[in-house]
Amino acid sequence: MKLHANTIAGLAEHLESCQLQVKDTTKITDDHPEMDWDDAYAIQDAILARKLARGARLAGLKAGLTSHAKMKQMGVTTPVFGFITDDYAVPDGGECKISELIHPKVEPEIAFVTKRALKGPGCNIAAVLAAVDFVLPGIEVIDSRYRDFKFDLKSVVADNTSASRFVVGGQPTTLEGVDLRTVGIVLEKNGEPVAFGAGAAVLGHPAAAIALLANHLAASDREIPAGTLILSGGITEAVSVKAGDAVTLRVQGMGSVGMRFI
Ligand code: 0L1
Ligand code: MG
Repeated sequence: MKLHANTIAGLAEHLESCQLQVKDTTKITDDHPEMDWDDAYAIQDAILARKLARGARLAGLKAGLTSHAKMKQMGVTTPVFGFITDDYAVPDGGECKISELIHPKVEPEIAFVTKRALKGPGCNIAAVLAAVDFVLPGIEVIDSRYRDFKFDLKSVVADNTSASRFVVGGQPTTLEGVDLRTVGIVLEKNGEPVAFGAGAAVLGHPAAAIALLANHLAASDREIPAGTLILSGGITEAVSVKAGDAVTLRVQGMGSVGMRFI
């Protein structure tokens, strides 16, 4: 690690304040170009610790930048990992307040729930499929704290991969007879289809994102516990939303989930 513990704590406070006060910032590597990956994830961990200390609960984990569409949109080549807390959860069909967000975008995702712990290294798609309880449709609302979504990957990791809100719902589905690679999705905004895709857009198979997450956690001797909700990453490019918009994600064989922005 390159940054001092006080700097990590200060950057965590800065980024979380931006989130809570709904204000943007320049990317933190502008002032800390020496920041390395361990520093970036340490800042993210410090943000989580701040939230837990105030009474939030961990609601799950997420993988981001897992599709070529997203990677191309953001000009990057590597997935990133983050967390979601219970105060980020929006009920299916519920409302999300735009006034609490900077410049939100939505991503159509397949959400996984595990029934067994997953531990790397060496975790693979087969191990993930054996450990999955069910999958279900999910929409992630991302809201980078960085001005105009201008960032580099380490700054994004420190900013908890832009996580801000999410909704899961539809029909929880076990994986017998389901090929997540060919499952089709349609994202609608205000009743109009705005993005289409299939599960394979996420690293060839959405379970690959979960395996990468398990292998990432193994590097710090952590695992994905049984019963964890995991967002596997946007299948398409992220879509901007504003007050008055309603979004619905329809996933083949798994029903639909949605939220409204007020
Ligand atoms: O969940 C995601 O794919 C978002 C990753 C962070 C980059 C962004 O804000 O688009
Ligand atoms: Mg996402």
